[in-house]
Amino acid sequence: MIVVLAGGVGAARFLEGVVQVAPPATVTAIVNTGDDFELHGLTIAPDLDIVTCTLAGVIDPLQGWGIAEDTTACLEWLGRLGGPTWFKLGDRDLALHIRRTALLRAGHTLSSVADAFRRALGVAVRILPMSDDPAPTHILTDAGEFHFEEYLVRRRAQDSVRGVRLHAAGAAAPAPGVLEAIAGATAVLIAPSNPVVSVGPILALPGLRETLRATPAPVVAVSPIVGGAAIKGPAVPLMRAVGMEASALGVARAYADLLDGIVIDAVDADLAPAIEALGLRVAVTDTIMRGPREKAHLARVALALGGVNG
Ligand code: FO1
Repeated sequence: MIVVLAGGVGAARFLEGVVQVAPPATVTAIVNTGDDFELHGLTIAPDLDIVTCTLAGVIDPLQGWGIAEDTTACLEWLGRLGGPTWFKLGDRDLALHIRRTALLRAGHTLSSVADAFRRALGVAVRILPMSDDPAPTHILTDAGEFHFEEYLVRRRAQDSVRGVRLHAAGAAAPAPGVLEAIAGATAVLIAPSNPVVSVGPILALPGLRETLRATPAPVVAVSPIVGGAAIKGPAVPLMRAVGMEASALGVARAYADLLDGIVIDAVDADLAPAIEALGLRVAVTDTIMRGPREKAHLARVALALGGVNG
């Protein structure tokens, strides 16, 4: 079983590579739920939907989120009726949130909903939320404390970040099967996701880091930072706000006690000696996932660094 710790868009694209080099039914994605929030009275789960819809082949390929060719008739009417329209939810996207909210209200767990959705959409990869308990990520800024999505989307990540509050580090428990998947994996991959708000909440769950350190499986990360910048999203200001160096070396340091190896981009080749000095194996390659071939290549390099033939 290949286990992938996943956030949103970058992780979903990486998973498209993993399923090209390993049978999808042998892959388990453990997905961040720190971005989850309530809007329109619905439970929105962005990263679960991004991973599920990407693997189902229905994601909007340019944005990396939302359903391809979706329409926004409902959102327009929500606006006319005074509802919030800052979070762009298409008509098909809303069906996911309406159905999820109904199932949760009927007493089903987020895990069972995520599993039902991925089966309904024909996804063979097992998709586990990191937790079935609320574990929102809040961003502390000069203008106050905001849920991550409010900081990122509504306020366009313009606030100066003072800190991050991970509720995953508190009462939330790993979802059923999460610790077992890691303990029993043949390889654990940390996808190229934001180390603070996408991977961070997963690692903050009780028992998660210990299980990663104890698993006999090789643990390999793919750096989401290339040349000191993120391919997508606010990783750099968030890493700086929590004292991480915004570089592939900074990512390696953040995960060093958990990793056997890390894949970094060719532009960061000069950082390899410093990363190896942390006791990590390093693979240097082109990590930009332009298309299916590059995604498969990146997955193959990550698995090979862990000694697994993908
Ligand atoms: N990101 C945006 O920047 N703007 C949006 O309007 C937006 C809507 C949206 C709807 C559904 C969904 O699953 C994701 C959505 N995202 C949007 C992406 C999301 O904000 C983040 O990219 C992820 O949560 C981070 O991984």
